[in-house]
Amino acid sequence: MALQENDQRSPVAEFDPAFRRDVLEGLSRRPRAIPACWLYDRSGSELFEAITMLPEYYPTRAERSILSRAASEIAGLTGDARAVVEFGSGSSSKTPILLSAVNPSAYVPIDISIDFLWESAERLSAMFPNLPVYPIEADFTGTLQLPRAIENVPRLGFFPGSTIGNLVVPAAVDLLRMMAKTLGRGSMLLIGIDRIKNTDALLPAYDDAQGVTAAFNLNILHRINRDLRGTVPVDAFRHVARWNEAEARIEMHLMAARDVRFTVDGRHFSMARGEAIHTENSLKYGPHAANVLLRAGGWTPIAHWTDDGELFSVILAKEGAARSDPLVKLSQTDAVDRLAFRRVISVGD
Ligand code: AVI
Repeated sequence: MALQENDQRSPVAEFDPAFRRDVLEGLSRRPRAIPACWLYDRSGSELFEAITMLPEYYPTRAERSILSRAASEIAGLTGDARAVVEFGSGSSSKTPILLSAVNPSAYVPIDISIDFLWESAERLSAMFPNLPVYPIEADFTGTLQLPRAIENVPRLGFFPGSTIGNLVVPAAVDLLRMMAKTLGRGSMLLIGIDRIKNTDALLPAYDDAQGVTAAFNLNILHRINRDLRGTVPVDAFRHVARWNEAEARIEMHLMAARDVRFTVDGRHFSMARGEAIHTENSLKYGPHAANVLLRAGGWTPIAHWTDDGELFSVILAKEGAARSDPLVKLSQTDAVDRLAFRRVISVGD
């Protein structure tokens, strides 16, 4: 059995005081906003998995096809025997493509959801029986301690799915810097980033015909009712996805279709018809902007792949500033300790 137990597994608390704080604060501010991380309870994670299989949701298919096609080139650039560290591994559906190609010495999936983490770690362990797997249950936006067993092994970070797009730019830069610090000198990062494109393709991806994305968004209200003694009339809210051109992002909102009054943990709220709660940003980056983002985050892009439709980017980067630029001087540490991702995610600028 290659799946390794480690002491970083902790019990899961169903009720999270940070959720209460974020919801009460978020509903009290204007515009109202709840950080997107709270979309992912068990049913939110399952609904997101369902989204990735929708005909309208192109990012998963596009990224998978890029990884399959570029696999041997990626392996040539990374070399053998790196430890693959996957940030926010979720169901790890694209991971086998990478692991088959790069012949890793270990696999370290990191995820905040213990259920998904262990299910997918076990599945990958069965697929790659000789590969040591060290799952870490953690919020990858915080400081991380990698397992001792990979202390002296070069690392390849894997951050697929364009999850970086769910952070506003300053938070994305902080996260990339944190990853560089966690992975260390000589590491590489393979990252998936969704591209800017026509709204004819973008909007249906976030407002599908079957209503799965709507259910995913509305699930946060069910979670408030369940976990925070809420009385939110969920049927009075509508899922809204809109393209914010100035910020190059899709935004998800929950809009009140009529005047509503409700309580959350005893606190009273009222919303007028047409008022909305902002629940998620999904930023899109053109190829140049993606490179700039990576450089700001302490990584030098060395290869960039896209799919036939040029919908999505997969970028390989190496840790540190490019040697060719003598003026670059990055501080890897300054930003790292002042992180407040929960607040930054989705709240807008
Ligand atoms: C997880 N993340 C990259 C997804 C996205 O596309 O921004 C979340 C999502 N929200 C609605 N659909 C998918």
